Amino acid sequence: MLTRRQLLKASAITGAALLVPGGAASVLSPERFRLPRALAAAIPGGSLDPTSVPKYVTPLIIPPAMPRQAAIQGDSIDYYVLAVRQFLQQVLPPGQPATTVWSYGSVKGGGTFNYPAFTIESTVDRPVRVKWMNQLVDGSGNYLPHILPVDPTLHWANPPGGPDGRDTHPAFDETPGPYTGPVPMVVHLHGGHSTEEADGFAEAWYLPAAANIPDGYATVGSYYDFFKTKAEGINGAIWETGSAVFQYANDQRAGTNWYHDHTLGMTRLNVYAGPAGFYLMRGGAADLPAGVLPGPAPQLGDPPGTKYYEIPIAVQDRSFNSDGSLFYPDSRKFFDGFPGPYVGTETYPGSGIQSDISPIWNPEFFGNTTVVNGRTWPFLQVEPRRYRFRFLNGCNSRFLILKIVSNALARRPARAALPFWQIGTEGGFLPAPVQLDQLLMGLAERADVIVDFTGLKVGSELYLINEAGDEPFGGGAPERDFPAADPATTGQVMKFVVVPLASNDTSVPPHQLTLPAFTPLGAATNTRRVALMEEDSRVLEGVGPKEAELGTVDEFGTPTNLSWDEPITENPDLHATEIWEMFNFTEDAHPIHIHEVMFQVINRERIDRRRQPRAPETWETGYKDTVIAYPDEITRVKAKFDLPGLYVWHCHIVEHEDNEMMRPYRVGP
Ligand SMILES: [Cu+2]
Repeated sequence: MLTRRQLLKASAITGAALLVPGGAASVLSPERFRLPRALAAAIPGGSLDPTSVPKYVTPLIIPPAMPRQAAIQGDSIDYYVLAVRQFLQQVLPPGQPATTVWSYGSVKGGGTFNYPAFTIESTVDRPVRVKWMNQLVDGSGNYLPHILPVDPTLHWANPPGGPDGRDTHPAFDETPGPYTGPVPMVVHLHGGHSTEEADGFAEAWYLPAAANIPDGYATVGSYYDFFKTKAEGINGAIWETGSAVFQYANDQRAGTNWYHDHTLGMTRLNVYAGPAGFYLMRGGAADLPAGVLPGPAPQLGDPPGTKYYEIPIAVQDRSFNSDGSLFYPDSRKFFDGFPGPYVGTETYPGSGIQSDISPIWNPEFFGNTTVVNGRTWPFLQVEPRRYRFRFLNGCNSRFLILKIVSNALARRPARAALPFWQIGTEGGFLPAPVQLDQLLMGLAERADVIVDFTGLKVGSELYLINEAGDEPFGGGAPERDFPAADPATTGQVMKFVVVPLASNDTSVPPHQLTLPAFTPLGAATNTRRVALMEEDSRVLEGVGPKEAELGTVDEFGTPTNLSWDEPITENPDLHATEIWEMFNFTEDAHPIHIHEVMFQVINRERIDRRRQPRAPETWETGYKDTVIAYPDEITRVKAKFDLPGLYVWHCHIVEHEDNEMMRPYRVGP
C-alpha cells in the first residue's frame, strides 16, 4: 500500500506530465491534486523521522508567571514590557539538536524567553498594559529574516510594497521565492474584550527597529498609525518604533485566554515559529473562591519547588529537520504534489493567463510530532489527587480529540481510563461541570478541565492520546468516519506518571462543584448570514483549493464570497445582540473566531434543513470565542457587540486565515 508520502511523490510526477497546453487554460484532470481522505499513515515532514524521537523523557514545562515591569498609575495597572526574540530551545529531547524558535519574554531579563511564553496572570477589572516589542534582530541590530518560508503572493503585510503597496495582494512577473526581509508582527489577545486599537488588527503590524530596513519598505501596517494616535490619546503611552502599547481592561469573565501573532498573511508562520502564551484572567463574580478548584498555578515570587495543581497545557504539532530546525513546507508541492505553474507564471507559455496557485502556501499543514508546552511528548508527574488542566489546541490545522488511556498504543478508538470533568471554555466557566471521555478541540479552543487521579497506585502510568485524524477534520468519529492519528506519533500527546501524594487534596470533587452563576445573553435584535467557502483555481482545472474564503448569504441561501479587502458587510450596531448564522459550504470543519466578543452557541442545522436543528454540545453551553462550523451545516452563535470599532472574524485554521478566510467587521458607525 502506498504511504501518503509515496502518494505525494507519485502525484507530483503525474502532475508534471499532465501539464499540457490546452486552449485558454491548461487542462489538468479534475481532483488529481486532492489528497484522498482515507490515507493517513506516516505524515511527511522534515528530515527528522518522528519515530526516532524518544517519548516521555522530558518533564512537562509549566510556564511560570510573566514578570511585570511595574505597577503603574497608583498601583492600578499591571505594566509589562514584552519582546519577541529569536533563540535556541531544547524542544526535542536532550541529546538531540536544539531548535531555533521565536517567543515572547520580559525585557527585564531573568531568562523569561521561552516557547511557549510565560503566562500573563491578570485580575478581572484590573487593567494590563503591555508594550509589545518586535525584537527580531541580531546582535548588530540588523533584522532577522523569517525562519520559515514566507509566501509573498498572498494578500499579506507585504512590507516591500512600501506605504502604497503594503497589505495588498501584490502582482508578479515571475514566480517569486520566499520573502526574506524584516518580519512584521502584531499581537492579538485571543479571548480579550479588547478595544480596537489594542486588538492586534492584522494591518496594524510593525517591523523591528532594525538598523538595516531596506529603503522604500513600509515599516508599519496600514492601520498602525491610526491606532497609535488613538491609543496614545487614550492613555498617553507612546508607541516607539518597533513596538505598540496595548491596554487590556480585563472587564470580562474570568477565563483562559492566550496571546499570539496576528499579522496579515503571516500568522501561520509567525505562530508556528513559537510566539504564543497563556493569559489567564481570575477574580470577579464569574470566578470561584481560591481553594475550591485544584491549585495553585504558577505565580510571581513562587519559591523554587512549588508544586502546581493547576497547569496550562498547549498542544501543538510540529515537524523537524535532523538539525533540530522547525520544518514547514517551502512549496505547494508538499501539499498535493502540484508542481506549478504558480502565481507569476503563465498557465502555459504564450497563454497570457497567469496561474493563480501560490507557490509556497499550503492549504493545511499537519506536523508529525506532538509538542506540549514547547517539548516533544513530555511526561508529567502527578500525585493521586485532582488537577486542573487548561488545554489549548495551539496547532495550525490539526483538530484534537484528547483522551486519557492506560495504553498509548491501544487500538483506536481506545477506552478512556479516566474522565475529564470540563468546567470551562474560552469564555470562562460552564453553567455546570460536564463529564466527558474525550475532548474535541478545534484550533484555538480551550478546555478548562479537572482530572482526578485520586486512588491511582504510585508508579501507574497513563497517557494523553489524540484520536482526531492526521488530516482536515470534517466531524464524525475516529475509525468510523476517518482514520485516527498515527498511534506511533501524532496519536500520542503526553504521559502522566503517578508519584506519592505530597499534601492532602482539599479541592471540591468535580461532581459536587457549583460553578458561578451563568447569565445568558438577552434576545437578539438582528440575524445575519455569513458563508464559509473554498475556491479552486480559476484557470487550472482540478487544482485546488486556491484559497479559503468567507462571505455573505442572501435570503435564498446563495453565498457571495468576499475577500479581505472588500467593503465591510458585517456592521452590528453598538450594543446590539446579534445571531450569526455561519453557512459552511466546504467539505471540512472550520473553527470560526470572532474578535471582541464571547458568544453563545445557539444550535446547528443542516443547510438543506432536512433535520431539526441540533442543540450545542454539552461542553459548548458556556461562553465561547471560537466554534467549530461543520460542513454542510449552519452554525448559529449569538453575541453582544459592546465595543465600537474595527475588528476581524476568521477561521482559526491559520493557513486559511492567512489566505482570505478572514474578514474585517465594524461595530457601530
Ligand atoms: Cu478554515
